[in-house]
Amino acid sequence: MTGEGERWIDGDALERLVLDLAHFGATGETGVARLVYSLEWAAAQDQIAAWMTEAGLRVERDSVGNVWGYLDGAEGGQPIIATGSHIDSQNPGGRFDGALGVVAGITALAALRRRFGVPGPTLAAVSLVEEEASRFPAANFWGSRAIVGKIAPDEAKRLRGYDGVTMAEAMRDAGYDPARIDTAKRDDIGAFIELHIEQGPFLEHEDVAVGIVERITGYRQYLVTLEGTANHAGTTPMDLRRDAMAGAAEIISGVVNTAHRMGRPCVTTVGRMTVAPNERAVIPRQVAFTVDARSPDPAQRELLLARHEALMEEVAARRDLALHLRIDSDRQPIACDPALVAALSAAAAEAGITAMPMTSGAVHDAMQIAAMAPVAMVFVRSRGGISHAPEEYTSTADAAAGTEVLARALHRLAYQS
Ligand code: HGY
Ligand code: MN
Ligand code: MN
Repeated sequence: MTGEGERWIDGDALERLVLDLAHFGATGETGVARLVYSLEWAAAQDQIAAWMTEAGLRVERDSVGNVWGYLDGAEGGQPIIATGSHIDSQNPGGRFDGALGVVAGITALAALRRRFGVPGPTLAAVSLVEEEASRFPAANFWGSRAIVGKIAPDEAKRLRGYDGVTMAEAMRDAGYDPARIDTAKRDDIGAFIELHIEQGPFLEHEDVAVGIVERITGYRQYLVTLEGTANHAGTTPMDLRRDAMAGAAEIISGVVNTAHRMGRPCVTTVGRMTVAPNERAVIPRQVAFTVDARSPDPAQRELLLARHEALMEEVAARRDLALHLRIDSDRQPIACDPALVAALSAAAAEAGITAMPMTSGAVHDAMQIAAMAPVAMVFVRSRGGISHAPEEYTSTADAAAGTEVLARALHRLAYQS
């Protein structure tokens, strides 16, 4: 429910920015494929920088390409209060994942500047370079990891994208020097609030536009490779096969069923698979697939992962397959900061906007920033609970309600204390 009070955020202006940004990397009617360091990604970051300048913010780019827009405060030397999200997308994803949080941050700071002028501590809106791992399978959170200093020295050279290009090459192509990644690290963030689409069904089920996140899930992403022996599909008896596909099928149904049996909020997904030689009449020699397993409860996450790994080892041993497990991403769940959650709740109440406490089943840049600063998140309702697909949609009214809560929470933090 939304109250009748005066609004600081103009929903139509916010919608225009979302739709304009969606032109960069547009695919099909509503899809967006904006992969980190691509030409369309670079053009989108240029557009963001231009909007920040129009909003009266001071713009800087760091060494990985995160774009920062500052509303400088009267109290220099204080930690900054930042908001924002990522500009890259799934391949293809929709118009809102990440992008909405970026334009909401700029819109909120523009509204605060117009109404209240100079804040106490400096406010910043940031457009982070990468979160989705849609170009580089193990890159997730490239922008936010750079900020907290969690990119390994050789990582840009080691990471290879689905297109065969290394992260270091992609950075250079986009005009960034991989040798300077460490200079993106900061130590001056005092608080970070990320607005994001929910990407799930809970707000819609409860008929509520806005969520306030109290916890963000933990996850582990594996690349599982099974190696057997390629052989003739007609002449090789079943008991003499080393069939990588049969092993994969057993593991895939096993891990999915394990998460299902453990119940909510456990989830496990096998989303990508490659088969060699991938022929109708040949027993596959090698099958590789991803496993993404999540729970916001640390103990439950450990149990889920232990069960998955035990199952993989048992199936591989019984079928005489070589098992190789590569961990591409591994994050513990995090708790949002109670004081920031309270500021968001108070902001929603002040605006007469009903906001529901909730847990995030998606992972977010805020998880990385949590290594150096208190964080919190505002969610807005996703139609049909759909995301990571061109169909993802959030109404302008819901996006504006979430941005209203964000702006008012930032006001509490930067103008009232
Ligand atoms: O996978 C995730 O949760 C994020 O949306 N990339
Ligand atoms: Mn996202
Ligand atoms: Mn995403």
